[in-house]
Amino acid sequence: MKSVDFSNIKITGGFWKERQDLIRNVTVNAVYDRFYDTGRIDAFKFDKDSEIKPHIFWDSDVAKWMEGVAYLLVEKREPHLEKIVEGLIDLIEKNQEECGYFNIFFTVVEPQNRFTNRDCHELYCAGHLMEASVAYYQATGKRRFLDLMCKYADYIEKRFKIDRDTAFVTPGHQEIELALVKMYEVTKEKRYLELSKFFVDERGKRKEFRYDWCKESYHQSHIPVREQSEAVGHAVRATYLYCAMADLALRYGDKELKSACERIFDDIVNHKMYITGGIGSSRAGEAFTIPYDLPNLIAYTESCAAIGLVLFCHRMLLLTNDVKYSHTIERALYNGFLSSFSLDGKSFFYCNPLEVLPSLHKRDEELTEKTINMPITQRVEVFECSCCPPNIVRFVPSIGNYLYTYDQNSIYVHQFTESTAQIDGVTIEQKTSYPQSGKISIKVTGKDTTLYVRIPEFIDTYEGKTENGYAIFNVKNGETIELNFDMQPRLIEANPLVTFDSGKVAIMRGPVVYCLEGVDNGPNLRDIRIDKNGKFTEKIDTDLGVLALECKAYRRKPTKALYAPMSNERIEITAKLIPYYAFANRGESEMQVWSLVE
Ligand code: FUB
Ligand code: ZN
Repeated sequence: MKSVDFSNIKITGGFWKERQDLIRNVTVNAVYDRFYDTGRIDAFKFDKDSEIKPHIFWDSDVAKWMEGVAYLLVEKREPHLEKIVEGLIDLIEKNQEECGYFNIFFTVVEPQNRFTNRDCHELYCAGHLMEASVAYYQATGKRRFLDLMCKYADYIEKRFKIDRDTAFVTPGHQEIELALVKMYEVTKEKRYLELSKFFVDERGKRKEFRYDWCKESYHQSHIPVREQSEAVGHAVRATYLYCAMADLALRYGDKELKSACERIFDDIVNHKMYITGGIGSSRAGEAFTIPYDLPNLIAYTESCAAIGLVLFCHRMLLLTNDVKYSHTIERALYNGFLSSFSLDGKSFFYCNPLEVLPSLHKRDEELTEKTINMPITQRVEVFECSCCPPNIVRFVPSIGNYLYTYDQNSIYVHQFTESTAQIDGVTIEQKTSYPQSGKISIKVTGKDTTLYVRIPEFIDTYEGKTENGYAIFNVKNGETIELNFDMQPRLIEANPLVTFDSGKVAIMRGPVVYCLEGVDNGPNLRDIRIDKNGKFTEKIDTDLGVLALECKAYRRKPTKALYAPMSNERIEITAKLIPYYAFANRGESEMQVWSLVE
């Protein structure tokens, strides 16, 4: 199966075009401004006298932003952004050491400690800079940045793989492994692929430096990667590692790596993933925990982890062509990822909880002056640890990557969005307002083609020829096929072992998870019981610009008694639900995805 790079796809309208325009017109500038204010941009000047001390992974924050700019340039040149990136490359060139080494913190603050502390993100930063340099080269044809990063990769290879004189062997935060695969793809320099394989193969083979607050599993270093079957530890580190494992499995035909990835994926989606596609439920270690441990109020579910899951699934799709990976991509895209930025494109969530109770934050603040252990209730413009906003900037412009795969005879359609794609001599034009509507028309021009169209996970029965979860069409040159998926809202329940969701339902319409917000339904959402017959009315919410749902629901009667004999008396109400991704755009409010049902 071959991938179709987003540069061959133009998103022409609809849901994702709106988001891509938002990133281009607002978010990319908003993130830059906040990075500028906080000193991240000037840090590239390597000013040892600056009052602002650079953080160990500021390089990576800015690199992800540069990568995002590169992706935006693919469709349309943006001179002001290109000028900023060129300025940053000037500084990288100026401050890179003769040997190839480049890192802000370990040059300005602790030059004596290079490659001594596994947990200080040097190789993680290097990886993000490499990814940015590949993207910028591909977007502009300019090689300077890529050449600088090749020099750095050569130096890393020398120190880690040839001389082996560093204090640790594998990165504390994975990222460089997948970046080196990209470096190999663009330069065809096999050493980069081999260096990636070296880092993946060596992980878990020895005890490396370890903080006393965490175990080796935090870095997925508890056992060699080929023996791993469970998703463990820090979720972003994990997904970036799994991406590299899948990349290498594909390029080396490595069956052991492939099986490990398959086992780990199954563990994630069967035990450790929220209905939103969010992963990494625990604040402690920003990590995966035990199966079915999916609390809603304190869900950690970092935005970067949702992105990491999509990146991993995409590689698994290329490796296996199994439809389940595209299902999970869709789940994360429309929910756990999309909630990460505001509808105005200026602010961000790091954690994406499935329930918000502002009163608990207030309670904590009274006692401690700050909220402990609970995600923030409103998106903010920048974080002290601001890895997520630039990840969003690089992710949305490249969303076309997830739409298609192809082989000699067939084209696979995985995601639905209004777009025109050039694939192997064929033009594919999708017209749709998905996910608002389930109607999709797909026109094929160029030559006769067999189309395999993914039947979404929420479709129970499909009339027509199917194979392994895809609807099959033999399409003649110039022909258009029509699909119409049923988008009827549905009540979903969780596995009984997810105790947090016991007796509750979530509402999904198509791939979109819905939620209740206090601003629509008043306080104390936990008392609302959704009518079990699940009849919904659809209404456009013009304020939010989303499709809202209304349904019959019940509340108990208010009472003064703290405790009283059980009563079956109910007040009937109309509950309003909005897409989960749109929550927290109208001020602070209660929110919940899982509600009681009656
Ligand atoms: O450590 C770098 C990034 O910051 C991680 O990927 C995030 O989880 C956050 O810890
Ligand atoms: Zn993040």
